[in-house]
Amino acid sequence: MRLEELQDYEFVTIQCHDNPDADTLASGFAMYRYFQDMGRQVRLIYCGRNKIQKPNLLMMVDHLEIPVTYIGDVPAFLAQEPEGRLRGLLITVDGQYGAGNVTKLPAEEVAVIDHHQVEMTPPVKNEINPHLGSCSTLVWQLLDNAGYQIKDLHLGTALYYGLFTDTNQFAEIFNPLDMDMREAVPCDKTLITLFRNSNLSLQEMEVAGVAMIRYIYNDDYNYAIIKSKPCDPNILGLISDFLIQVAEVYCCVVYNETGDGYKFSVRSCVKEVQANELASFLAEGVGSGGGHREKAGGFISMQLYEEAYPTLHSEAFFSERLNDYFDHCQVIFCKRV
Ligand SMILES: [Mn+2]
Repeated sequence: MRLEELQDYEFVTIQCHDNPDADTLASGFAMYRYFQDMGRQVRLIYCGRNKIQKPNLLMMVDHLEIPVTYIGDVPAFLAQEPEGRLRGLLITVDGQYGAGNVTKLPAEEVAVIDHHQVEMTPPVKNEINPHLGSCSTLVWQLLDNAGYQIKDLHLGTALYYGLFTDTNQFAEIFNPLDMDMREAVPCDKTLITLFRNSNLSLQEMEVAGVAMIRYIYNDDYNYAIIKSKPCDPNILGLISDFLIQVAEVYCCVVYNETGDGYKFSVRSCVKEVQANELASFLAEGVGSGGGHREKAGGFISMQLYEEAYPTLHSEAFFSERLNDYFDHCQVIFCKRV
């Protein structure tokens, strides 16, 4: 798809995925600027249950002046539109229209720009490239193909940071196009350093610190479990990233209670336990879990949990599930042929 194919509409809405990350914000920002420069009436939005609260993202929006608006009340938002659907073109960035992490908004015409595997039947107008490290790279390529040069330092810095965060600080950058983008855009490295070092608030540091005082450790299977006070899922990830670095801990689960269930984060540093498999095992029948080999996470629904385990407290649940996992999983080592 070429951006020139998206020129037919006077009104353009760019939608980031719910619980936005730096990549979707940067991609949306770039599309916003493009359509603004084309003289369109454009707006940049995101929906979902939560407003952005991660410090690095708040700083990104603030310092780079990203004009993004949170739509907390979708029915009210749609009620302002003619016929209860968005006027003109809706573009989802870094997420696919109708996918689980993109609140579905009815619109006159829809386009998708994304770098994940195809999840839904995409609309006719789409650019989906799962081989790229970030959607920021994809947007940069589309802009480049349209002859749109990125000279603005704020926009360049946003795209650079989008790629930086989506590729584990460039450690997982494989596609030459990602490297090209990294070299090509103007970037304020001072701001990147600032964002990179703004992962949690003082209050969250305290939550993490308190959580780490109490743990369950199983020395037969070398796993650890920590229950944290309510906090952002990202903080669960930070605590488990820390916990997995303990020499005696081969895999770990860090969780907390949210209003309607348990959110958990899983880490593993041994090949016998894949974090994504363990996450899906833990949530089996009561929620869902998944992710990558070393890092994963999931959610357990309180309603399903209480139906299945009416008297079991959560620490016991996680310990028992982990013991089950180790007792019943057979590890088969195969010789390479
Ligand atoms: Mn992304």
